[in-house]
Amino acid sequence: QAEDGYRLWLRYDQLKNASLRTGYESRLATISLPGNSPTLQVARKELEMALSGLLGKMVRIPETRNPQASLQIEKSSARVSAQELTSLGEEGFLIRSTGGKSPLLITANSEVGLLYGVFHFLRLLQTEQSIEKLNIKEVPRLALRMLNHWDNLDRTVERGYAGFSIWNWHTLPTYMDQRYIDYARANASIGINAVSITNVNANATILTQPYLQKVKALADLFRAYGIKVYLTARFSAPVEIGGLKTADPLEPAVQQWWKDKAREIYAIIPDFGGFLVKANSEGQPGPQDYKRTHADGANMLADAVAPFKGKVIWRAFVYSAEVPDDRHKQAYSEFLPLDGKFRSNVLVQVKNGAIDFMPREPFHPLFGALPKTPVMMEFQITQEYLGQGTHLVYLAPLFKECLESDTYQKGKGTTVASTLNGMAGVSNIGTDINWTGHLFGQANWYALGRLAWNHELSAEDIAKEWIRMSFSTDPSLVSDLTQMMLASREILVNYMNPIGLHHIMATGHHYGPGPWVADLNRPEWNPTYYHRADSIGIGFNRTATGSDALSQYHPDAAKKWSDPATCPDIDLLWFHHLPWNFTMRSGRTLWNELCYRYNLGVDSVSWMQTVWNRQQSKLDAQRFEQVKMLLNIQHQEAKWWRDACLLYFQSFSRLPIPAPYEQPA
Ligand code: GCW
Repeated sequence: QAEDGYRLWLRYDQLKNASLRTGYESRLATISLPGNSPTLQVARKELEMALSGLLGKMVRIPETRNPQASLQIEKSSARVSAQELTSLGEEGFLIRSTGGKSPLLITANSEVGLLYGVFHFLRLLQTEQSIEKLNIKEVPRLALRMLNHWDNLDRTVERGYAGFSIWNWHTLPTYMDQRYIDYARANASIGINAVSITNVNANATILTQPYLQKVKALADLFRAYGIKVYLTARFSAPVEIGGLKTADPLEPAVQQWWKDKAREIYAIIPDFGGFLVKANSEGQPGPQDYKRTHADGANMLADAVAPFKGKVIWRAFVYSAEVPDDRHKQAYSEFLPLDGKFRSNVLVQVKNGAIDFMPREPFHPLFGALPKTPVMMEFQITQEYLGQGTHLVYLAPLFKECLESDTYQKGKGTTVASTLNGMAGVSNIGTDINWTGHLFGQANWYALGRLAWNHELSAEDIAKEWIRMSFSTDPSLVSDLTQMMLASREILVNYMNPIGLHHIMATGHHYGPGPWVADLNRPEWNPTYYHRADSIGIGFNRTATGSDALSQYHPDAAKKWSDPATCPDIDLLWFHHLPWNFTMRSGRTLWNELCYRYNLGVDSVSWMQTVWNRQQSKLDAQRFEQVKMLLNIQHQEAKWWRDACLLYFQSFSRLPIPAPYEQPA
């Protein structure tokens, strides 16, 4: 069988350890999973497929109840107290060894909770954990755990590096690709419960009848997996497909148009999630076109979906050339005055950082700053500014760094995670055989789901789970790959954007270096706007003597950043413009540190190659070769980044590249 990665982390190959297998087999001799609703059928099928694979023998589970079964899977089990059941909420579950005639129990309040429990249980087997004395209680931390696809109706994907969109609008709704099922399984296995399937740079056509019928086919399929469908709403849709002259949110005809549209959608998809909206950002239409606020726009849509319990997710990613001061500040300036002005079914979705999915950004100042507004995190799983589909970068450390940052908004310990009501990841999924282009991109999809479920999981534990499920449980392999994955993000930061540098990628595609670009007509798109290198030094002064973006943070959060002496090295040039001979914590000058970091980045990619290569014998040939080839590209491109950036910055610093590094050719 070709090991092409299609099966993701749900591989279910026969467990190599025979005694473990027989142990599991005896514990799972009989399974009771009564009922045949769509969700229970999905759970049963998954168990049958997984156990048949893992145990290497056909497993079939009847639809009837068997009170004596060794594994009991049942809703609201009488063997668990009412109080304990209540604490599980809608989506939580319990997995428990209860002893007696039916020693293992999976229970939940809902069928989807049971499905989550089944996937969790299967993960225990896949990762070869003991199932002897289980007492697992899992309740998701966030209610909304979402993927955002930036998929266009022509199947191109904005910032997609894994082929075309998996949504085949041509053959939907009649032809249901197997991929849709496997996509839903993968998402359910990590607790994703919402997907918006169209680009935020929206096309109003998706809201027309023929397309809504196609969306319905997906929603009908996803329902069994606990996944709700959302669509992106183009703000000018009433004009474009409704024949109105305006899309002004305060205009009654416009409000009525959206109300009718919502009623039409809910008649087709009764559990439709709602709308995700990008407005007045990067040329997209929005309420400000009519001198109205983001709240006016969001509330109009919110009123339209409210009768059906729908939500509006309004993005805070706004910036414009007209506000040239510091793009960093615009979202905060526009949204802060609107706190408390949104309807209760509106969530504001904020990118992790204030610029744009950089390899490293301080957390966005809006987190914790909108106490009256439910806020969602938007992370980017697709690697727009992080080597796209060719660089191996495990993103859980980036996600965790942001989630654990202290906003101080309600006193010390007000982490970003504690301020959230949901989490979305911009999908990296496409038609590539392995879904994500780079095999290790799968780990980022996986990690987003796991962290949305429980942000307290460590990046290391998530990596280990994923490696064990995707490759093997061999201890040396797990340890090597874990180390490589955990280091990979910092390695990329070193060869791309060290010491707080940012947005110095090439124009448009954002792949490869372009720090010299200075002539774009949108000033805030020019890399020179961000690094500000000159004969004196480098970096963006965002303190009170500069753009003062720092003042948007709580003073206790801003404190450490405000002074170069206390600002962590990793954020230094994000907040300060410093002389080339500034002394770093390492004792090196800033210029020498820059050279050191870029070279370290390149050398570390060689280290990743060594680590990968030494595990060759434990990996299947196809996946081994794929990753090996991509690591070769990554190594070449790390050198490209280093050489381009150092040569360019050297034209300002006029300092030599210190020994032992070679002068770039
Ligand atoms: O990161 C930038 C991307 C755009 C994207 C935009 C956004 C969907 O370069 O491609 O557009 O952000 O998040 O809206």
